[in-house]
Amino acid sequence: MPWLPSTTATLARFSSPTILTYILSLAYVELDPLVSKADDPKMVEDPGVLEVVRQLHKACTEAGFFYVKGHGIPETLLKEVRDETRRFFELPYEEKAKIKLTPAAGYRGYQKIGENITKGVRDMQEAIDFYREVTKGMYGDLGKTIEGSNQWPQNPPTFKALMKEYISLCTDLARKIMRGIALALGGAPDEFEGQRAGDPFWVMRLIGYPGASPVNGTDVLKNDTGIGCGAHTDYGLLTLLNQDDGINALQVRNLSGEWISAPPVPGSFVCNIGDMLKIYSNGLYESTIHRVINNNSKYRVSVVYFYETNFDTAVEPLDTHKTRFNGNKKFERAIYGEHLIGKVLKNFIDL
Ligand SMILES: O=C(O)CCC(=O)C(=O)O
Repeated sequence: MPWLPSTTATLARFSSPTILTYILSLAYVELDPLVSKADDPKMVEDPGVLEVVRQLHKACTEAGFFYVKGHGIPETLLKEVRDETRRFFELPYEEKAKIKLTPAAGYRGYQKIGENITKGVRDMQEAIDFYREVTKGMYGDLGKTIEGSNQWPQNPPTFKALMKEYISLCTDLARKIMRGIALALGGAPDEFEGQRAGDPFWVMRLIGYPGASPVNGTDVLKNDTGIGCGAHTDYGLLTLLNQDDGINALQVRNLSGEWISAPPVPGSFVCNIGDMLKIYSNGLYESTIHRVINNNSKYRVSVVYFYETNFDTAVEPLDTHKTRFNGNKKFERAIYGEHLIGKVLKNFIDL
């Protein structure tokens, strides 16, 4: 039965009736046993780890979207990263444009409202994109489009150090969750290391969504659709979303095609499966469609960290999952870097 929480303990953790209503839709996984034992050679014998693995498997098969707590990244840091992002977006346009995203900058940097496009429609958001650095020639022709270093703003002055610390913590957390997911898929803990994701690519996207005006939605652009981020799936392995407290804007499409709210739960990340993990699992885990509509009057910030495979990895269903569908592979091979670049080029057709 999809869209029910993994355990009844889940329900007991939240006393607010409002949150209770919503988490009946998305599962909640307490990661602590996995995070603390993820590098222990005996992790597979630990009952606490195995329980987390069971819950991850359930959440990944039922929804592809779930909340995680007990992840080890302090709530104060999650908030500080969002506040720093908000401080940047509050700057005048001329200041923000100093790190403007251009093809010459390897598609890294700031995009004003309406510049990012999802499936041909302008998104009502401003954003900054950061990618793992790609030096010249590192991936040959495959990596050319996003070769370059990140454009870090000088203002706020603490921005770069804070974000680098955050990226490093998210990378480590995602690696640990992927060790749990590897077990959930019946593999060894290091299934997503080495050639697959031992040198993981990452993307971080800081996003600001203007609040809706009381009359007819945000009036920032004439052709405003009211959609902050159009319906899409994520491209890589696993996404860690740190969203503003108190604003309900993220929606996830469930197996019956209904849009389910994924409101913020303080201190948690919303996690979701990307296209590469869908291929590895031969479709057992869904890279679930989601979108953002900020109907709230307040400006909303979200910080999205995407954990990916190695940039040049050819991804195909794991051997243990190839034969699940009557001996036929359901999903074909994809090169992660090609998949990412294809999406990036479609997202910024005006540039
Ligand atoms: O802002 C959010 O809540 C989600 C953003 C998102 O889905 C994305 O950028 O891929």
